[in-house]
Amino acid sequence: MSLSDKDKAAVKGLWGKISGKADEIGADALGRMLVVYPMTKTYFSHWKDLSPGSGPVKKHGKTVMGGVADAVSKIDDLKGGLASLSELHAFTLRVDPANFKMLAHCILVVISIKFPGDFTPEAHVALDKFLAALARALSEKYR
Ligand code: HNI
Repeated sequence: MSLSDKDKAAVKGLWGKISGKADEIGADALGRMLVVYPMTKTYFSHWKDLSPGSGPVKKHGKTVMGGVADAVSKIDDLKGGLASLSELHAFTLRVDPANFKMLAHCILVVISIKFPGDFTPEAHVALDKFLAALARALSEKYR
């Protein structure tokens, strides 16, 4: 399920509208992931407070969305563009790649809540495909 040129244009168009709120989106999505999929908390046990809106959740939400912004700019070659981030998650952080889909889902949900007008069915399908491709690219170095 690769992204068509139309999907890529839709992702870039949507991103242009929402990127100003990326930090907020990231914090909300990460906070939700930790609540909805509590097993994801094991990777962040070194944080003092893992609850939604906490300092570390906000800070790391911003970091993650920096990664998403980078991925939007590398949409034509996600595997190559995200190779070093994939290596970091695979070998250093040892994050189970199943978790990428959980965060991707939370990002999708948060964007739909915060931008109901921009979240058309076309934008929805394009963003869903993009986040799935991002999760696949991050999983690439595990094999
Ligand atoms: Ni992830 C660090 C991007 C999913 C656990 N992560 C990062 C960094 C970026 C990043 C960028 C900082 C790298 C650096 O320091 O050079 N992570 C992303 C992206 C996704 C993602 C774009 C998917 C959309 N990461 C996940 C998931 C988990 C995860 C699903 C675990 C459930 N990431 C981590 C951990 C760190 C991390 C743990 C180190 C953070 C810290 O504070 O120790």
